[in-house]
Amino acid sequence: MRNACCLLASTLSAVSVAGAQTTVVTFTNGAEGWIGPTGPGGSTSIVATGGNPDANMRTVFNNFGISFFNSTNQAFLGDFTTAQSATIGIDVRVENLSFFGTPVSRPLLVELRDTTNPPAGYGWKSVWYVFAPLSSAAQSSWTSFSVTFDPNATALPPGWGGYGAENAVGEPQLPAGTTFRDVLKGVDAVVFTTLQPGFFYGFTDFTVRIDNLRVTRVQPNPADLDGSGTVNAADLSILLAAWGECPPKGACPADLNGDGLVDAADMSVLLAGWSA
Ligand SMILES: [Ca+2]
Ligand SMILES: [Ca+2]
Ligand SMILES: [Ca+2]
Repeated sequence: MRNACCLLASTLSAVSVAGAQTTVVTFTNGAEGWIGPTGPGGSTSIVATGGNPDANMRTVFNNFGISFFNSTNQAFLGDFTTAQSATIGIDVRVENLSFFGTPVSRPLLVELRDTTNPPAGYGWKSVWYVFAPLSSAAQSSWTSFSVTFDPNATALPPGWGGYGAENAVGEPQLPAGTTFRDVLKGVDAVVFTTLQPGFFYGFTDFTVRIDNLRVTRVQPNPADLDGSGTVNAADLSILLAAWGECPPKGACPADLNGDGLVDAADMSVLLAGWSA
């Protein structure tokens, strides 16, 4: 234990951050899977300047709402439940948002869709989060929005809604028996949209730019032995309590390198993941 003490002292300054993967679509490398509104209502294109910074996606469109859709860029898709926390964000600038010439606001939300085995009468089930009302007054300059959530939550976190069924008064909700986590387990499409489920909108003129569409997934740290989200003295004391042989191999959470012993090597792994 004397060695453990000295190792602790010498390693505490070497703080590393728990595993987090972040992907940012800056549009400098093209759309990277993101598709904006197209069709008779207008057009969407990537423009090289005027973003936050530089390249950005700009849409000029007249419709009930606009949606930016991705079902191919895997960084935003798939199983979120392997992460202990996830963050999705977008930067937006509104040049024009009006209804027959009068400025109006429309909600901006992110919707995570599970299109596998959709409920009868629906194209998908989803969970969605409203960032803020969009308007030319509120986002005349670039504005960042993001939401951080626990993908393993079963109940809808505050601010989130569900889609795929209706309650008794016709409001959208998740189908009975489907949890937030169930949707996050298999996300097939991610959409940034002004179309909030359960609401109807008139034809609206949109001139909107988006940039820095981003997703971060924070993987659980195996050294977080008590599952608190941080690696600190509480985890160290769990490791020390498990010190010694750990048969059978792989059965002890504190055996971080899986060699059948809880010893200084595991403590070194834990300290490398120290959250401070
Ligand atoms: Ca950019
Ligand atoms: Ca912990
Ligand atoms: Ca070990």
